[in-house]
Amino acid sequence: MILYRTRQGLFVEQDRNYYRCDEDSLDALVRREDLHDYLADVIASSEPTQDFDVNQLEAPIGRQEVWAAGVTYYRSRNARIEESKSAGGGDFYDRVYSAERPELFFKAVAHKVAGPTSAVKIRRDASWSVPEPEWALLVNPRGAIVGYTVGNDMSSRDIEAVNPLYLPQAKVYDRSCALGPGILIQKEPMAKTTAIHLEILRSGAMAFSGNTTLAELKRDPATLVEYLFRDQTFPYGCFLLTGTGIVPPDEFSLQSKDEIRITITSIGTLVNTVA
Ligand code: DO4
Ligand code: MG
Repeated sequence: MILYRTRQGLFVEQDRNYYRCDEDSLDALVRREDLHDYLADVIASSEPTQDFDVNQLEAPIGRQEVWAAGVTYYRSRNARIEESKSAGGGDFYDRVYSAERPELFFKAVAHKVAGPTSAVKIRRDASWSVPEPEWALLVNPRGAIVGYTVGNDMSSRDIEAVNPLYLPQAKVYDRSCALGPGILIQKEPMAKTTAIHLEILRSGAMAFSGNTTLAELKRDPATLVEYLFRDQTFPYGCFLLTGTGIVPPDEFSLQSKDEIRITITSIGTLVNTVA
């Protein structure tokens, strides 16, 4: 089942049929203990609707904070070791890749998040910007993973490269995060064979494409969540981006009007242009 948030309310989709959800607050849904069963019941007890309009999609987020894990894929570790060399990055990134404690950082709240029909941004003081296609977990207030969506952890690599302490500036700014198109709600964990695919189109032509799978993710999602919830409460739950395993080559930087397409099997494709 995929849960979508639109300007006309919430819809749940199964087998290409869309059902209107009588609850119109995503926050209320995320707080439910029986989210999956509740949505299954919406499908079982109502008729499909034609009212769902893909052009009305909004980011599937309410009052949840968005957090992110970093250096959880070998590709990200390597890229960051390289980019931080001239700043004396040393073995910083290798140490966090291998450490028991993961890197977790605050990324966004709803007003900084782009949805499927809005644009992401690159910082005006950045010269080297990339998307980071990431598998995003939806976690309820009790710390249970209840859904999955596609995330983009937009990053200013030149700013982070100067000094890792600039990470919040490299990572957190208006529309530096995208989520969507909907949230896959399922009780069982997603398969490790699940593919993540990134395409960046410039003037309609492929400027970069890359792939990874969840098998490359070094950390266990439940352990990331456990660290995030240590001494921290999330009354409306939260999203947790799980890190990037796809990094474009160093000479690549995003430009205005580029189209970023991130596909995760079973969830869908999140498409954003760059403002
Ligand atoms: O350590 C910096 C951030 C890493 C990150 O965002 C990632 O690996 O996805
Ligand atoms: Mg990232």
